[in-house]
Amino acid sequence: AHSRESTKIVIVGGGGTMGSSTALHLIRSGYTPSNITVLDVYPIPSLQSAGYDLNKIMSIRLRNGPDLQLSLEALDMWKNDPLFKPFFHNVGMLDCSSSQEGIASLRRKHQDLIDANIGLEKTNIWLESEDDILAKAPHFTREQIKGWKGLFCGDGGWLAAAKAINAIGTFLKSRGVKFGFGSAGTFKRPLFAPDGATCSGVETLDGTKYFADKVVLAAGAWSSTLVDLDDQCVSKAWVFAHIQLTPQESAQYKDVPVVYDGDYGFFFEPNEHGVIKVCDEFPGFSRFKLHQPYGATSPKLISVPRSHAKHPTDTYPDSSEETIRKAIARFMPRFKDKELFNRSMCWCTDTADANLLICEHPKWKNFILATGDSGHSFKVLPNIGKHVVELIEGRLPQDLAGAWRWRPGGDALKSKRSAPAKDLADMPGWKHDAKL
Ligand code: FSA
Repeated sequence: AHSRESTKIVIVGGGGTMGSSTALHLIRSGYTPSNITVLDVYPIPSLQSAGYDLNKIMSIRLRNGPDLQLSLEALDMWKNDPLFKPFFHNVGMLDCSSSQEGIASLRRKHQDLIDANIGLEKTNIWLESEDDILAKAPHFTREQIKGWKGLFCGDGGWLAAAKAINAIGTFLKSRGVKFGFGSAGTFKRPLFAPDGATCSGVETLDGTKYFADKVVLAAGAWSSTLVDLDDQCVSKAWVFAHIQLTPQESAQYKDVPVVYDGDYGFFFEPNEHGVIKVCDEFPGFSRFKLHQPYGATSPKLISVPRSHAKHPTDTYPDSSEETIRKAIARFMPRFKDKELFNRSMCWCTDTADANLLICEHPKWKNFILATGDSGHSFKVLPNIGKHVVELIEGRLPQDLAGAWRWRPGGDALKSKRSAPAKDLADMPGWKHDAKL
């Protein structure tokens, strides 16, 4: 066995959320920076990572076994770790609904938080009346919130996502981590030792061979296009658009909590330039194609992401324009006629049970997967890499290893969402230039 100082590691997709966190924790655990190689199609923070974004939600969500531990670890680091602290905007997160089922599900969520039995009721507060909601969100009118009930997460708010990954990148560079980008960062295939079963590195598109003791595949929505994951991950796109506020408008929305309504979508306070990101909520869009990832014996149907960074003129479906406008009308009716811009797609990858997929490949020794974000993993940027390092060192705690194991079967197209993803090919209005 190698020591931490001498072990060589290559991280594929190291410019995104899970990969950059892994590189950070390797260094914090005493690995030698020049033995760590970060590969990505784009320089860190990778333009095609889902984490390359103005903002992402921070809140305590309990869907799966590991969620409580992961959320609490992340919260502590966003609040206290000097590297991450500047990027946490602890303005609160208001989960609300006006539909019967929506309210019932929020009540269950609240109860689950109480049942965790660690005092979460102190920061997660049920908002029963209009007055309760207006006290937390004075930018709403009483008229607008008729019939709403809500759950306020005082530990929540938003994370300046791309900036946080960039801060990790700056740290990695300052310590002497090695990088490969463009064709020198684009995964082609794993390399194997003469036994044919022990991974010994990675070859990239330009033909470079990076030899390593361990390879970590943290390529997010691209993971299932690079190696055969046996249909465990289905990659899906979510959409968003920006609106521009005037300085006066912007001032009225400064420090407002993130507002989320599962029937509509969510929005964040404006950034320093008065830009608000608005998202709708829906089960995602797939993009199935015949494709042969490494390890598959023949082409198979895989949902293949289309990088918005590489194809900036791609549009999104007409229905997305409608639902984003609907979310604006719901949350900020006064802005309903504002021009939308930066319409974009953000690719995540769902597993059937919405748990991560963090495990060694069952047939390729030393080839480690760190993927399966299921749309809820940006907030674990500070801490997820710690667990990838535990896995690399063979000491990932049993409960996490169990939840994150290699586990074919189940329905990742639906995952735990309200419906299976619809395919982009069936969505009118989605235009992309085939030549690009
Ligand atoms: O509370 C959260 O962690 C919100 S995740 C944000 C989101 O856009 C989802 O709303 C969407 O359904 C998908 O999972 C991608 O992430």
